[in-house]
Amino acid sequence: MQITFRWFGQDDPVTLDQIRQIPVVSGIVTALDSLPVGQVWAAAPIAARQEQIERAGFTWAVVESLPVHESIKLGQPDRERYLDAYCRSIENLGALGIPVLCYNFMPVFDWLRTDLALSLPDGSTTLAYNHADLEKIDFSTGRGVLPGWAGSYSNAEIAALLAAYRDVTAEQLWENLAYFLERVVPVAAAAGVRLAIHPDDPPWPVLGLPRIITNARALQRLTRLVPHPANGITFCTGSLAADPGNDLPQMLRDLGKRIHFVHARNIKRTGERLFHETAHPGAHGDIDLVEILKTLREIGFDGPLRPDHGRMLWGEKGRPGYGLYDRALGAMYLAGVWESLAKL
Ligand code: DNO
Repeated sequence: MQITFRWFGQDDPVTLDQIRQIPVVSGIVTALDSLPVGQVWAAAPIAARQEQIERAGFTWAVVESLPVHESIKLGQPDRERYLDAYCRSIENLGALGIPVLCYNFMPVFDWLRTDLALSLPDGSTTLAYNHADLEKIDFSTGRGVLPGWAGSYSNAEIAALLAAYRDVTAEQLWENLAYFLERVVPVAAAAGVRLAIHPDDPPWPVLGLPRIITNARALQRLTRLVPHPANGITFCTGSLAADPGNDLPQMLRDLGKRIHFVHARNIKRTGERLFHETAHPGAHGDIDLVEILKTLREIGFDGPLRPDHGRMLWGEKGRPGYGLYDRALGAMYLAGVWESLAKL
């Protein structure tokens, strides 16, 4: 298992030099975020980013994310152009030896929270989700704001995207995902890149949009759409555990070698579709990360894992969920547990 750390490139207030001082981290998880969705990632900018990462003493372990254009998710005729671009990007990543590609198939929005700075009793702040609050947002009247996404789209753009998805059922989204995988998995396999879909976060429909990568059955179905080892999963504990019906250790055992990347995070469920993120150790939330790591060892997982979101500690300002301190504590905790398990 390789402990990795997400880094958002030059604009990230967290620097590679700081990450280097977390003793257990050897891999970086990053993306060329400044490129518009749908554009080919050319070899030169990938190589430049890789060189920067390697100069700092790391490997570029995972691309997170290469976003999937909405036309592909909607199954629109111009998806062919975007599928070609996606395939070219995969080839360019593979040629430089970048082994894992994390992506998601969530319509319009990626992860959603309703509060980016919920105060915890210890004075730290954390990301929180309240489904009832989310569903009160109405983009057509401009009522409510969507934290984390407020600046990304105008309300009119969101309303147009929501309208485009109005007639897309969950089954159609599955068909569009199958179409995508049939095209990209052979390319990824030939390029030596393992695809790792990220589960939907949270794992249920939101704002009238379907969400399909939500539970054990869905992940099994995903693996069967294109039954090739390169068609795999990012096992995100925090996303999946938001649904108390998901038995995470059992899912790990069932998915086995299709797990190419792990996001380790703890959450506390406080009601129906109501949760917040917590410190990593088990006592703070509902996820037993020791059990998760034990199961990962049992199934022979040897890929990258990263502490996922962290709380904001010690007055740190920065990207919500992606500060330095709590993720560094998480990395140390996860590495400590892993080392102990190896010695038992
Ligand atoms: C949130 C992340 C996600 C993830 C994408 C992958 O913090 O885990 O944004 O990067 O869903 O495509």
